Amino acid sequence: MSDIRNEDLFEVARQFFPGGVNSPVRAFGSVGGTPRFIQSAAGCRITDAEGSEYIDFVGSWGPMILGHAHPGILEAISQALQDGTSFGAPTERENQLASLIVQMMPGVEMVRLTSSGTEATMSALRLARGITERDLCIKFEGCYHGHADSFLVAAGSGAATHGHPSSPGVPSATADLTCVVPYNDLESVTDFMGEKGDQVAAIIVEPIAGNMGCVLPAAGFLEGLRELCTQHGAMLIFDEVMTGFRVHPGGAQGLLGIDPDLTTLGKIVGGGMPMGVVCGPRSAMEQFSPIGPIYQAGTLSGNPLSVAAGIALLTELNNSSGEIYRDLEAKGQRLEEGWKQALEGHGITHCWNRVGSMFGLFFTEGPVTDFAQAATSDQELFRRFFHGLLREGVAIAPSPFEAGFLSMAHSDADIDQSTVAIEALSL
Ligand code: KE4
Repeated sequence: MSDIRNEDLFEVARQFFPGGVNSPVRAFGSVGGTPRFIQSAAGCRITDAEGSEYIDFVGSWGPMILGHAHPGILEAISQALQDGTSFGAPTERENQLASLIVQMMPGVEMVRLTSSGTEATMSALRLARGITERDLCIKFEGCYHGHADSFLVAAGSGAATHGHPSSPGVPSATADLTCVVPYNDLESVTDFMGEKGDQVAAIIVEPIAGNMGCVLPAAGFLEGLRELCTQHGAMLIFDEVMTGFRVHPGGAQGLLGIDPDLTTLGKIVGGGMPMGVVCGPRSAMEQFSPIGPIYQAGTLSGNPLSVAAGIALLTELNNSSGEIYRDLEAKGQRLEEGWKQALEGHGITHCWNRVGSMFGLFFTEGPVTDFAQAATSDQELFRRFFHGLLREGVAIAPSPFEAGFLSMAHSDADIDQSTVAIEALSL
């Protein structure tokens, strides 16, 4: 064990970075305590600076579907590295990645690569606004689409209301263009579209939500959004940054058989390297500069190392002919059964949402179908659960409003070890 301590590293980090982190959720704000400074990761395990090892159910927030430091992905990055790190020019590898995305995602004919999911969703909304020549957009409470101004908007009171900034720095004029509706509340969307549908550029939705814990679309919800967008000439944006290639080789749209007008991707598509994608039918995508009038750009967009990692990962997923997803479903069932049994053994009220290897655990009666219900979770119990698991060598997301992820690297023994860890907790 090293003599470096997470606390010491955190003290130094707080001098350099706001809150000691480069992304807020990492700061343990929801659960308290000291973030673990991760030194290395391999397979389903991460190791912190003190040498403590954890079975990891965060997976870098989604990309690590094959596990950390996957040999094929490391090799692909290493080979690309020999040719340089960035050229600011088109590369053959980008053609390869685009071909894979088009092959795997049902409604996609053309793509634009970015360096993050935020850039992808921001660009998708601009594209929708440019094409429709409309300004309003509808998002859903509890869905997160990155930190572009238009999406940092909280729900007003009531069902479907114009938003107000959920962060200083977001102009009210911008927030006012975003209408926030409870997830799965199709009636409110229908009412709003009936009133202002001719002003709505886009409805953006996580088709399976992962940013309020994991919350599934109610039967007919996404189909209803599809019909409303078609009826009113708005564009349906599926934000699949988390679900893309996670729940199905074709993402949630492939799993559920619903065709959005635009799709955003991230996380898995970059194989753990910086990457986002905005994609869709050629007719829409060709409105992007340089052939169309709608501007979108990025110095490191299509970065050769990220693209090489993405090609390696998507190739593995695509070549498995669904076997990986069947294996992940079996792992998800084992985890769900084990954790449910362990929590029932503690007499703890909880409910669980899961799609394949993406899951959400809520310390509330349930069902949880929107953010208001997710927010009834016992957050103090979650804090005890989180830290208890950490002490037992199991790392879950440091927030009750995040999804958890399994990977192909989680063996049955690893899953069962996490169940035993829960059984050992004194909650
Ligand atoms: P990035 O800009 O963080 O690459 O992607 C933003 C984003 C967009 N859309 C969805 C559905 C997302 O889940 C995300 C980012 N997800 C969070 C975790 N829930 C990233 C973790 C973080 O913010 O550090």
